[in-house]
Amino acid sequence: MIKTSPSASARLSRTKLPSLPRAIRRPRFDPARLGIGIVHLGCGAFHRGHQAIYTQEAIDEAGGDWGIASVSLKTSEVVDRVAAQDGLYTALMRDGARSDACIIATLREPLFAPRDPGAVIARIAASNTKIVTITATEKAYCHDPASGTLIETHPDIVRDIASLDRAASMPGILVAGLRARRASGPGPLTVVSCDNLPNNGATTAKIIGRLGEMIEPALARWIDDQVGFPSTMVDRIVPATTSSDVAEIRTMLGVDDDAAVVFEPYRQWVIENDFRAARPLWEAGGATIVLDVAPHEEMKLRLLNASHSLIAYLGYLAGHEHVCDAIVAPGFARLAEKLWDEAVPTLRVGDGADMPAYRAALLRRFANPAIKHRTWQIAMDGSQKLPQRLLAPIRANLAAGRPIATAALAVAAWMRYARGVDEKGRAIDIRDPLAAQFVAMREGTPSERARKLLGIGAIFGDDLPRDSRFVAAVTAALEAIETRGAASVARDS
Ligand code: CS2
Repeated sequence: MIKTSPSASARLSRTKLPSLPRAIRRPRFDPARLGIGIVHLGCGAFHRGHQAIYTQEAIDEAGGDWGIASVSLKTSEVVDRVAAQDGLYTALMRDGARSDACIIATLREPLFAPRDPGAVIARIAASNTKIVTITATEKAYCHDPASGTLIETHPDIVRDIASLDRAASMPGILVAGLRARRASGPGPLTVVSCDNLPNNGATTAKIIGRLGEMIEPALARWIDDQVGFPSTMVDRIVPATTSSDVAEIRTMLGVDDDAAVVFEPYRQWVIENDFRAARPLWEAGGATIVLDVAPHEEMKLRLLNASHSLIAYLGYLAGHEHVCDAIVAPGFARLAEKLWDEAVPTLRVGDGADMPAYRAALLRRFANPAIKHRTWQIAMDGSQKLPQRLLAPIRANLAAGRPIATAALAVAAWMRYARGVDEKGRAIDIRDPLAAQFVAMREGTPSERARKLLGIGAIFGDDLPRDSRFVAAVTAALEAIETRGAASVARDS
């Protein structure tokens, strides 16, 4: 549990709660009395701007010991900051000039897995724990993005199999926790993946089941029997917090807060009804529980995330630092619309979805000038994002003989970005687990490079590089970007 930090420092803490300005909203429960019912893997900004808030609203409304043991997997910075503030942080919603601040108090036990793997494993095994939620980013699943299966030779997986008690990968930690839970006997659990993967529940079940099987077949059977993996669609734009955000929040609060998050008003959480044990009343925050999340998930991945990636790559190359700058530059909004025109026929959403309203809202959300979402941040990990955002709808459109030009342009923009130098000759800081492969494919004409990159099976599978329509569309788009530049391609689109 979090210990109260010395009250001398002007830092957000439990003792500071009563003296915060009245306009700052705060929890209706006493954080010191909140028990832990959830383990979260991946204590990043998205978690703090989404599930942690839904959970606070659920407790405010209906009570329950739904405090969160929130775990960082890679760096300790965030959990250390959260711990230094008694688990409290500010959630600042911004919409143009309008803002609303609330203190969030659901993170009751910040943990850094590499420092304390035993505590994380014990928390997953604890009888009060009913749920594990995950926002660890796509690459943390140690899977092949094209096929959705565990990479059994992944160095992190090989290492974790050899010493599961000190597991450090997300699948390793989860399987270690489930093994301990099976041994100690508190029974069923629900694992809720909140990452932007296709069929994120089923994909997680497949990866965790396979790793369990590699460790002990009986464990895999127990997981299959006792653990639910509902799929979810999560949505809220939560960029990395900047130092000017921190300064603004200090002025608002009168105390320091190094764990604050800033986000847009929009939020959505659609969860499949496959809970194996109790859960918070997340509906209090507006979550919806449905029988099949796939149509919602596809709509969000193929509209919001796909256009995000298009804007990120083409926008970065055209010199735009943020999505809100790119979306108002000539041609970008039109390109997003064209991409959505291509994606919509591939969706399964029924009559319930008001597509024109959803699309209009997306354009407004991207243009929110108070949300400084860096194109570079979204451009990260393209190898893990392209398959579900762009390639799945491309496959469906190829099969049906429908247009693919704008999605192919997005893939080409990624290819141009993956070259690692921008249009002014400056190096691009590419963050991607497959970056070493792209770097080796830097040389050659656009068509040679397109061919080489299309040969990366983990991204494109073995079907797309053989599809002449797709290859021709991507190559033509890459040639256009290389010869005319990204800004002019967008403007003339
Ligand atoms: C973005 C997402 O970084 C990215 O790849 O597309 O994080 C996006 O902001 C969220 O999915 C919005 O819900």
